[in-house]
Amino acid sequence: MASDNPPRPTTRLRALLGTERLDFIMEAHDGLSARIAAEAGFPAIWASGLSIAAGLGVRDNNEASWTQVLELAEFMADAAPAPILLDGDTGHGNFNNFRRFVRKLESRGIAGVCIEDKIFPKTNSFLRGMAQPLAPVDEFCGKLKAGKDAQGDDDFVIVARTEALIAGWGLAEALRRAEAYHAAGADAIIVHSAKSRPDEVLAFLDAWANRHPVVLIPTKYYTTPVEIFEARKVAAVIWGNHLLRAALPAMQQAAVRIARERSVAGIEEKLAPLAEVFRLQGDDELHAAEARYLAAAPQRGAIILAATRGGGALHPLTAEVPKTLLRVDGVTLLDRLCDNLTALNVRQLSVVAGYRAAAITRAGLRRFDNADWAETGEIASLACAAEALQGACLIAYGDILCRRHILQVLLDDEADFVIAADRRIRGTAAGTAAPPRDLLRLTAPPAHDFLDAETSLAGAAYAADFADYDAEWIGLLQCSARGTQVVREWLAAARARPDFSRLAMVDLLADLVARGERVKAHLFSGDWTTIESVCDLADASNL
Ligand code: SPV
Ligand code: MG
Repeated sequence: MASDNPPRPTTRLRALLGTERLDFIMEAHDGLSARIAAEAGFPAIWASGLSIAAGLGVRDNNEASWTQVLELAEFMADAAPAPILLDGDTGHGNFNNFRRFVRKLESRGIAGVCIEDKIFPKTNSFLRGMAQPLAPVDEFCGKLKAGKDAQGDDDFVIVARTEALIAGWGLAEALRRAEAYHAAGADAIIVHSAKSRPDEVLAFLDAWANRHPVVLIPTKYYTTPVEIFEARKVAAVIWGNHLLRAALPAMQQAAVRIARERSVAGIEEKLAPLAEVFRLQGDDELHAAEARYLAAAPQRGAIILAATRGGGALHPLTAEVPKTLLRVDGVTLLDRLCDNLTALNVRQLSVVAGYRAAAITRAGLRRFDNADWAETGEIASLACAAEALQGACLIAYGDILCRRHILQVLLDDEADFVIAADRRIRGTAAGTAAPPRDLLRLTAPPAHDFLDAETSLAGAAYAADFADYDAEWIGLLQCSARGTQVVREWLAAARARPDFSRLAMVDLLADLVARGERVKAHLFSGDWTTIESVCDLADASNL
């Protein structure tokens, strides 16, 4: 039965070298360049030793270790759909090192390797080529045989490259070596030349008479029309270093210009957009996979109402900053609240600023300004951030300090409206005259004031007659996605009210109850405070 699996990279590379058609193999030196080469349509990639070394900032003299080359080649194989033919230099040692190298290359998905008949550590063929000694033919043949015997996949390709012409040993020696390497099992022969004319390579090809596939690297004799190779049935031409060399002037010019102009503005449009970088990295695939494999993270937001300066008792401290930027133990109220919310996975944070709005600059915090903060109440501020009322959303006062678990309890509750309240209304101790506060009536006030408890809201008001109320609102209202929608609609309708500019959050709470919405209340005992005086600030440190 025919298999549906696409051919393996080894099989594809072997087939490419086995036909009489001339194919072109492009150099690459990392995952990105390999992908670019494959996208351009090259059916195979030459993992060039010269380019890989240059990319790593070292010389083409085996300064990069074989395991470092292996790592890099693996990135290339992963990134490019085209098979990789790795430049294996001299095989990184004797027959034993080479056969181990072959097995490792196979395990990393490399389709083939080319080794050259020089001596470790080699030097690039275009540097002092005539001075480079060649390996004894027998020794090199033993290495080829060991490699062929070691490969697990029959289609893995081993190319033998003779440097006889580079070293100036002449055509006869090149032919003798090519013949011996062919007999030793090499799947193709590279005959390399440093001449700018193709004559010695063509003489080789004519004498060789297409006995076995030949691959050329016409870096120096690049002006030769490829039809001349085609006519001689050359299996493949390797463009040996051209992506690296294309990148160099582009990087050099960009670096010099940016350094000189102390700005990227002049060059930005000439650069690849970031979107292109992300595309080449395959971000689309990850995005699609996230949708498949990641549980959808709930979209949670918070709107922090922080438009006020604070009462006269705080004015010495709020001359320059709004109340929400007062510090407790060195951290502003706003930062502490935002940090806690971020830790609880609330990602879309918004603040409504008013007094000294420009002082609120926290990164990642979306700021809405209520220019009329001095004449308007909390609801007018909330309305300024109406577009942030999306999905589940917490509405919080910006001048409170509370322990994280209070926020956690609210965020974990999926009811449409959830508030935090304290059974012990502040300022009710004997003999204290207290200002009006956000007070709540509960459907079933708990018997104890020291246990956290759940109940529902029966009514709410900004009032001073504590006796009529059961608890104080902590300034936190968590809304589900539906709850947020209800609040948005309520806000839209409230704008028409003559008292709109004076409306407070408790008016919203009271209206929700009046409309028959259940507002769930979690009762706490302490673990929070709001800042109304310099003393409150000092006391807040105890939290
Ligand atoms: C390489 O690309 O590293 C090669 C080809 O070996 S050459 O640089 O022409 O020797
Ligand atoms: Mg090389």
